[in-house]
Amino acid sequence: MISTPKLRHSVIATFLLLFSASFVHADYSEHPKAVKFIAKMVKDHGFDKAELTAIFASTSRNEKVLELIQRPAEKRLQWAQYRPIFVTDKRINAGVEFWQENQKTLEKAQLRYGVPASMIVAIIGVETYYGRISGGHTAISALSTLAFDYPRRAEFFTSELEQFLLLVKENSLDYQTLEGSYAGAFGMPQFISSSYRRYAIDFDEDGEIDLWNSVEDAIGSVANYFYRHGWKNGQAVAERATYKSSGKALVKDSPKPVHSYATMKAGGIYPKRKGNGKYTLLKLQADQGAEYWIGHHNFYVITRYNHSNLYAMAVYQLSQEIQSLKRKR
Ligand SMILES: [Ca+2]
Repeated sequence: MISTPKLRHSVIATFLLLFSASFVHADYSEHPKAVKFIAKMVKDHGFDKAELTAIFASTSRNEKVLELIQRPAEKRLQWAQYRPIFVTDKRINAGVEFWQENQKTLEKAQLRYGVPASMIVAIIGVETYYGRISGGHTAISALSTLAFDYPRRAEFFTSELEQFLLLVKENSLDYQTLEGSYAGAFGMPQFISSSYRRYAIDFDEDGEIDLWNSVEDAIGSVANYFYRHGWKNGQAVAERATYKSSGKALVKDSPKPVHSYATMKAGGIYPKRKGNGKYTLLKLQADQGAEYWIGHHNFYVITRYNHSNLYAMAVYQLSQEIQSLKRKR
């Protein structure tokens, strides 16, 4: 049967079609953007062309990554839905345990960088549930997909892919085994590649920076990140504002503190906690209706980790809950 000319022709045609389809989509080695990227890496950083081509020949487009990047929780959800994901009894309890297990390292980080242990614990708690969940996506696959097949943020992710390959080279890591989030963030504190190269530190002093396996390096790196982004030791983060209708005009989407005390007062809002004298007013949609919060400079610093008011508020509230439970124990 298979030898009839017509059928044979169609089998060959199907094979050719499948072959060419897989040739186009199977890997990134001949994707025009990848070819351009490889040339740049060779020229700017002295990478080996054949080696890089081989890396992209074993890397293919990841549909799941493209799906997830378009609907992050921070954009989809309101505070009423976002808070219960992160500020839970389970995560608070696990935070106290993480604090107790790493007490010495956290104290050392707090002393050196002036960042409270509760804040470091809360960041690692929100990012990866204290190192338990760290993404499950192959880093090279996620970053290549976003760099080459996600035009909206191609520039950012192409730069992160560049930083990733430099990171791998500098630290003699194996790019094939490194995992991270769908958005190309890695390790216990979920640093993106550029942050890893800029802010990650070797806090256990074993000669390597390892945010995947060293909890000490993760803790020190989070503290250093906050320090380098201007965290002010001892200053307030946020406080609940009593709603005044005249204060409504002061509400900002931006976490950047811009209002003076006089402006806040004129709007009927009276900050009580000590910050650096600049404030923002945020409106969050909670179950019981709108909540108004005064954001201080340190609140803005948390948003340098993830540019979202919801994220920063979840981290702040989790840190407060963990701290108060720890004091009781
Ligand atoms: Ca280390």
